[in-house]
Amino acid sequence: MFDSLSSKLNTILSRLRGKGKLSEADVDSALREIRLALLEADVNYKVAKELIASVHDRAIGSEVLESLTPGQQVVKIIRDELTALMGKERIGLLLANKPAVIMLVGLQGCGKTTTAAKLALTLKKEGKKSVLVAADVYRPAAVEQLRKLGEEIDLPVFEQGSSPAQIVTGARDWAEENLCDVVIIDTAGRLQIDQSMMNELVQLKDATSPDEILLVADAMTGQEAVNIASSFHEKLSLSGVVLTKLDGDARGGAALSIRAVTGCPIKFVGVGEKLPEIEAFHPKRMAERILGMGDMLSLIEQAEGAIDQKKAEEIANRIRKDRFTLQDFHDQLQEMRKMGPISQILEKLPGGGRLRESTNVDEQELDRALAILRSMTLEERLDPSIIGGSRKKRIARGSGARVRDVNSILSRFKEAKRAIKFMGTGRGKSRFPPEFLQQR
Ligand SMILES: Nc1nc2c(ncn2[C@@H]2O[C@H](COP(=O)(O)OP(=O)(O)O)[C@@H](O)[C@H]2O)c(=O)[nH]1
Ligand SMILES: [Mg+2]
Repeated sequence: MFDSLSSKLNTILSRLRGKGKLSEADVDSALREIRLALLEADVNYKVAKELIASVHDRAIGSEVLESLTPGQQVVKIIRDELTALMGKERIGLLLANKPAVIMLVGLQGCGKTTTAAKLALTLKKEGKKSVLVAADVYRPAAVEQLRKLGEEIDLPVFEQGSSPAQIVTGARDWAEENLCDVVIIDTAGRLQIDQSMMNELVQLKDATSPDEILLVADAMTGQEAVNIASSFHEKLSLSGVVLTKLDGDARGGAALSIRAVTGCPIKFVGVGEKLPEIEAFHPKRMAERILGMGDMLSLIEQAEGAIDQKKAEEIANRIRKDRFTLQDFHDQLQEMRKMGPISQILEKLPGGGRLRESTNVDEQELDRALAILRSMTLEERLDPSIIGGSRKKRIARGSGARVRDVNSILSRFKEAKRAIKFMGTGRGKSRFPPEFLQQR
């Protein structure tokens, strides 16, 4: 989804994140690139401009630039502003009436009929029974298509009546008698917006007072989808948008601009031709997806909350100078344990599910290691070479471990240190090497 935009943003942002210090000029040049990437993704130029301006305002403060993680802070600001652009919180369907009426409108080929069935299936999973209404009477194939989809999900399709207005009122009565929770109206579209289509839709709206009037729009059409949304909204006062075909090579412009330009929230997105391929739209999740970071940002937040930045910096400095000691090891392990269960941390990393399976982290093992390190004196932690047999025994006793365990910590520390040396030291923020976690 939005691959090109995503990979461009990712490149720009990882460059930002990789820098230890950021100047205003760094931020500005990144923002210029981001603006270009947004425009290339067909984001409305005004929307892009305003987004960049608000990121700029928030990012160019001493609080951000002089923090220990300026790059990450800027990424967070961008995530927040993208989220705000798409409406901040998710707005789901508001179905107050019984039966509730959902009317789908849009141009021909945008995915109305498919979306009608997708929504019916989604509601069915929530225990709500829908009837699909074939109000697109101009193309016999359209009725047939809906009938087939209804069969596929085992839900009724209502098609009796000689005009669209008659069909929809008949359908609502039928739904009431047959205890359906939701009436989903599939209306006729045209290739372009025209007066007679709008008139008919207004008529259907008046006849059914829908709980939801959703515009179905093809995300591949970019700004055109935004213009279409504006026209429909003006005439029908839409309650929301379903953006379809996000699985194709839609560039992201429609998703990012439609809410900001029209004020209509995106409620669902279509991500494939098959009926289960519809997703609830969450602005924040979408922003993170566009930034290509899984739940990376919440992980950053978690880490920032837990880790004492100054201490992390000190440790990083010592690693750089190859003076990484068991004391640092101890501190880092302790900071890390504050973040919560390792499995949860791994889950939040991109590809985290796989990572968690392949990384055999034993939480108890970590706690045991921490206990052993705590039983050492500061002197021992700073210079492990002084730890001989009797000291090992004392440490083991103090931590409820065996001498074997103490030995294992010491030898892993040696390996880790070697690994650090081997990895080179350019990075400001090396965490301790994953080898330590993986071994038993
Ligand atoms: N890839 C993809 N195709 C979709 C999606 N939604 C609809 N389509 C396809 O778009 C075409 C038009 O859909 P249809 O529901 O008939 O549009 P309508 O004319 O607005 O009723 C069909 O081939 C659908 O399978 C989607 O989210 N992703
Ligand atoms: Mg149709």
